Amino acid sequence: MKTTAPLAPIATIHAPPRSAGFQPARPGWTSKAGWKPALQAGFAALLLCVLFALVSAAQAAPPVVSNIRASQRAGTHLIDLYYNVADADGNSPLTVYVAVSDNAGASYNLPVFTLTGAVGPGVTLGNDRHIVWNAGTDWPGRFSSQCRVRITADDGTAPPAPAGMAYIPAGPFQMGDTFMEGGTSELPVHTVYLSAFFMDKNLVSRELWLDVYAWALGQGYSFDNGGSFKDVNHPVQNINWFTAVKWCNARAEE
Ligand SMILES: [Ca+2]
Repeated sequence: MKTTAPLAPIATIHAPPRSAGFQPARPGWTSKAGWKPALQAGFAALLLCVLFALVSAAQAAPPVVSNIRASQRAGTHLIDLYYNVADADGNSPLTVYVAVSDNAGASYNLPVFTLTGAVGPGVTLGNDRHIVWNAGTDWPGRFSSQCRVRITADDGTAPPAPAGMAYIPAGPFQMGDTFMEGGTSELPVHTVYLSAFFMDKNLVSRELWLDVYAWALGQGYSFDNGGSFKDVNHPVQNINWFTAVKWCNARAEE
C-alpha cells in the first residue's frame, strides 16, 4: 500500500545549463496543494481490463508522507528534497519514489534518475528524510518556474486483488522507443509515473466481454465496436481504444 505525498511549500528549484555559470535561484517553485491518491492515472490495453487500486484504509495503514521541502543548493545544480514519512502500523523499511513536474503538476514526467539519499528501497520512517537530486545531470540547460515535486512511499503491502487480477504497484517507467526502432512520435523516451492499479492476469475472454457488453448497453453505454472472436473462450479482438476504455469502465461499475 502506498501513499503519494502532497506537496508542501517549496522554494525555488532551478537547473541551469551545466556549461553555464550558476544562475541565481528564482522564486516560483511552488507546492502542490493536493493530490488525488491512487485514482488519477491508468490506461487500458486493448484486451486487458485495468481497475484502479482502491486503497482501503481498513485493510492496513498506508504510509503518510508530509512536509515536503525542496530547494536548489546555492552554486550547484543539486536539489535538496526533505520530507517526513510515518506509517501507523509500523511497516518499515519503505520504498520511496520521486517524480517532478515542470508544468505545475499537470504531469510529472521530468527525468529524475540521479538520486541519492532516502529514496528507493530501504527507507526508514522518520522526519527530515533527505534526498539529493542532481538536476544538472538529468535535466541540463532547463528551467521552469512551475516545478513541483511528488514523493510516494510504498510500505510493501498490497490491497487484496479482485479474482483473476494482479496488483501493479505505483512507480515510474520509461515510455517511448528505447530500442530506437520505431517512429519519431515515440520519442523522446521519457519518464511516466503511474498510480497503482489492478490488471487482469489473462486476456478478456469472449464470455466476459459479452457479459459486460450486454450489461453496459442496458445502462446506456454505446461502443464503436462490438468485438469479434475466433472461438468460444477466445479473447476479444478488433476493438479500438475508446471501446476498450468504456468497456473497462462498465466492468468496474457492474
Ligand atoms: Ca503500513
